[in-house]
This record gives sequence, C-alpha cells and structure tokens, in this order.
Amino acid sequence: MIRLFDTHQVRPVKELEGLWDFQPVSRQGEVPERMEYRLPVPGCWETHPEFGTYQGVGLYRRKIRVDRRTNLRLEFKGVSHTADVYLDEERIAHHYNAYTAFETVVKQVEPGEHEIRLYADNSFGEHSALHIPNDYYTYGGPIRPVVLEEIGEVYIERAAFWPEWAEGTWHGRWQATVRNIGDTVRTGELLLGLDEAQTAGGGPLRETLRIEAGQSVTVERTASYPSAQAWNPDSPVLYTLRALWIEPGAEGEAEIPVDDWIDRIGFRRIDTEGGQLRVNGLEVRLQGVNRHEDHARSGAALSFADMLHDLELIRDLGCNAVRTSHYPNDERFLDLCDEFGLLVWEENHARGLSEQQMRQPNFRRQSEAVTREMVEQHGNHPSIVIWAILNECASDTLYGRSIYESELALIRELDPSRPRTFASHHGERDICLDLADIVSVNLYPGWYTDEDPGQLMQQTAAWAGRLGGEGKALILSEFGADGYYGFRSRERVKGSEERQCDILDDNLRAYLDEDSPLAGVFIWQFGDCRVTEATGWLLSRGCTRNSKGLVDGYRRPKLAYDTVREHFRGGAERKSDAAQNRH
Ligand code: ADA
Repeated sequence: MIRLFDTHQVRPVKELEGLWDFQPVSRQGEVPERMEYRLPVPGCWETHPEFGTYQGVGLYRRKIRVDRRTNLRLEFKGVSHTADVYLDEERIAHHYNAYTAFETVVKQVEPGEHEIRLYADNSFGEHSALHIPNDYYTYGGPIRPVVLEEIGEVYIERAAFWPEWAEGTWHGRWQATVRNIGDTVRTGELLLGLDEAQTAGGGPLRETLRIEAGQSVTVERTASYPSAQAWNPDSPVLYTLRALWIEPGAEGEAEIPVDDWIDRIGFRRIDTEGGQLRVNGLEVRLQGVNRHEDHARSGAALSFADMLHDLELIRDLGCNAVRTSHYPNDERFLDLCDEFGLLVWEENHARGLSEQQMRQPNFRRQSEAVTREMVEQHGNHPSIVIWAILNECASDTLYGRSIYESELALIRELDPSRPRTFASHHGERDICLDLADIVSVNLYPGWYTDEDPGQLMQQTAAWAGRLGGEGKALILSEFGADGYYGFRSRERVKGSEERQCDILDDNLRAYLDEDSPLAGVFIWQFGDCRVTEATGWLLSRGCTRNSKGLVDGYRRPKLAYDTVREHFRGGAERKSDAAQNRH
C-alpha cells in the first residue's frame, strides 16, 4: 500500500512489494554469484533470523516486465540508510537518508524483462553524518514502499498547495512543476483543481504551457475557495488535489490526458501569537507523545495495520498530537494523522549531535537535504502543524547557531505557513531560541534530575523568555522515565513500571495545570525502541532498548499507559478536584 488514496488515475502505477532476492555483499555494485535469501519489501533485513544484527551492505533484487518501449519512474519511499539503484547494468540512483523518498526516471526502456538491484547500506562511518550509533536503531533495507510508474515525455513532478485565510474566506496558493524529458518542445494545458463539488470554486485553474525539450516549468497561482470547509482536529475535512496535464488531440479529436498527480489537502491555518498555538484561530494545547517508527517485530518497516494500531493507541491515550522524533515519517502514517485529525510535529533527522559531529564534512549537505526533502515531500499534509530541526544538537555554540539559522531559514523559504522549532536540552546555555517561532525544551525531572517539575517549568519559562523566547509559545518536547515492561516493585524503585507511573504523574500534574505556561507537552515516549549496541552512555540502555515507552516494543501497555490516559483525558484532574472538595 503506497498511500491511503490513489496517487494517480492517468499514470500507470505499480507497487513493487513482495518477495525480493537478498544477499549481503561487501560493497555497492557487487554482483554475487548466488542470491540465497528472499526478504519482504517493504521490510528490513533485521527481521530475518540470520541478519538480526547485520550492519553493512545488502543487495535486494527483482525482475520487472515492461510491455512496450516506455519511460519509467521509480520512487523509493525510504531506504535505510544509503541506497544505490541499478536498472540492469546502469546505476540510476543514489540517495542518503532512510527517512525521505527519492525518485529516478529512466528514459526509453525497451520491452522485455529487466532487473532492479537495490543496494542498501546501514553501516556507520564518514559517509553518514546523521545515521550514527544512537538512542534508536538504524535498520537496513527498503523500509518503505517501492513504486514503479510509467510516464510519457511530459509528467507532473510535484503539486503543492498552501491554504490561506483572508477576509473571511479560504484561498489557496498553488505551485506545480511539469517536466518535459523528451527531445521536442511540448505544448499543453495544466489543470489544477480540488474536488469542485465540495468547494464550488468554479472549476480547476487552467494554464497553457510551452515546455522546451529537457526543461521543467513551475507554475504559481492562487485561487479562492469560498465554500471550503476547514480541517480541524475534531472534523478533519480533506480535499483531493488533482493536477492534470492534457495535450491537444489530433484534428477534431478530444484532448488527451497525459499525466496526473493526486494528493490530499486540508484548509487550516496555524498561528502562535500570544504564546499559544492556534488552529484556525482556536487555541489548542498539545498533548502528545514522541514516537519512533520502530516495532519489536518489524523494525522500522511497520505494516499499515501496525501504524493504524499505533494511531489508535495514541488517540486512546487522549493525545491530540504526535512528534515524529527524530526524522520525517512514513507518508502512510501522516495520511492517517490527516484522516483522524492528529496534529503532527514533524522534524528532520538528527539526534544529539555535538558541534564536532556537526562539523563532520557531510553533515551540512546531508542535513539540508533531509530538511528540504521533508518540507517538499510532506508539505501538503494538513496534520503537520510544526516543522522542527536538529533535536538536541549544538544550539549552544556559535557554529551550531550558524546551522540552526540556515536550516530554519530554508524551511521558511520553502514553507512560510508553519511555525518552526527545535528541541533543546541546553537550558540557559542555548543561544538559538531567538531563531525559532516556538521554544521547545527537553527536561527529565524525576528521572535524570530531581527538581520539582512545577518549579522547573516556571524557571524554564522565565529564562526562555529572557533568552529570546519572550512572547513565544513554550513546549515541553520531552519528559519521561524508564519502565521495564513487567518489572514490578513494591518499593517503586527506578526502572519499575510503578516508578515510571509516579514520575509521569508528577510531571503531568504540573504541566497540565490550568496555570501552566505550556502550549504543549510530548511524553518521551510512545513505545520502547531498539537502540544501537555500543559502549559509553548507550550501556545505560538495558536490553539495548530505550525503555521509556508507555507501551513496549510489541505495544503491550505498561502501567504508565493508564496514568497518562487519565491525565490526558482529564480524569486525574477531576479526581484531585473531587479529593480536594472532600477535605
Ligand atoms: C533525549 C533524546 C531522546 C532520548 C531521551 C532519553 O532527550 O532527545 O532521543 O534519547 O533523551 O531517553 O534519554
């Protein structure tokens, strides 16, 4: 399943899911004599008993049949972490980073059988500045769907839509790119529309374009949608966006639909004026969890059913938000959030990089690429209300600041509509708070430190205001505690499920209080996740897991699940009010 809806009706699309041949190899490009294994795609090789800890290069191979001479577009929604793709003998793509998609177009492929070879590399080293030994696991393989499409000489590369609210009406800003990969100039018409029946917008926008051979043309237009209904968390109305490229038919014949692009959008606006987050003008206090895309059974390649299960659990907890820590998520999960009205903080890929790690020669390029790809690929999702970058990186140094500044500016340039933030753990040493629209801090009172959560929050609000966060919304982007599933203790010792409940209870009491200055909270974390096996601080991760989940890796709820559920659903507050009234 590629998305929750058909992405094309004109363009032929096929998902290359199923069993692919697999073999570990020593380097990309190597062609082994035998392919001994078969693995599922999407999937990661850690699910196979022989490759549970394999780190290196793995070759995935399959055949495809092409019926007529045609242009092929291959899209990989996520390969962890470096991909090199060959069609027969030719290398057709190279991409770094597990968590964003990449595409490649191969022209004039002859009819017959062809072979796709995908080399995935999950090793650490100089080539990888973002995937490093860390508090989550870098799995190996095509963790997200692989898509094969047939395109003509002209195809639609992308269609983006930004809803805008002005003078009591919804408007929309369009940007669509059409590319001519042929050898001759092409003339046609680009139609850009939403489901007219619902928006009564007077039909699609039409633009006649002349595209030189080998060139792309980007069209920018605005339109009004007076009868559009807003996308709100409690009524997430979605519209189908359709871009269509048509060319004139032969004399007296009808126009020919040559290519299309379908996506879904929602009309909503976000603002953070006065230090609160508002969706369509209504204040929303975010109650969320941090979630890694990780499952004890399927690694980073969660099935659609598992994603939906996560989403249902998150909703059951009483959350209205989720943070995609620490990378852009699978589009199917984002589609589910659009559909169910769950608000999303999406962030680029990084966790805990020091200045030295940010000075790694590949860092700037690789980090900017994932930031750009995230915003360009996911910008149409109405559920995404916050863009974030560089979790717990060097926002306390001048060099770090230069990176935060340029990446936040890049996001602003690509998408002026959403507030930007980053989660900091530097406290008063942070020197980048002025650069963000929202101040976000990770604090672990009761776990790593032992302050009173209420006092700590007030102190944080005070210094954040002084250090560039004055008047800005403040989010507690992480707090939590380990709780080893099944480890019970009458003494409620650290690491027990009971102690995890106590710590979360103390934290939530303070943060959800009516007087709390917070615009949102995100618990660390939704589910336990696998981490890299290593020495140093990673040794503190018993069972090579980060065990701060409210559910374990198999989604079995811990005691803390109900503690959080009561708070987020208002039960705990009600109970304490009732208790006070009794006294
Ligand atoms: C950090 C970090 C998380 C996780 C957490 C923890 O704040 O952002 O990825 O490592 O701490 O469990 O300590």
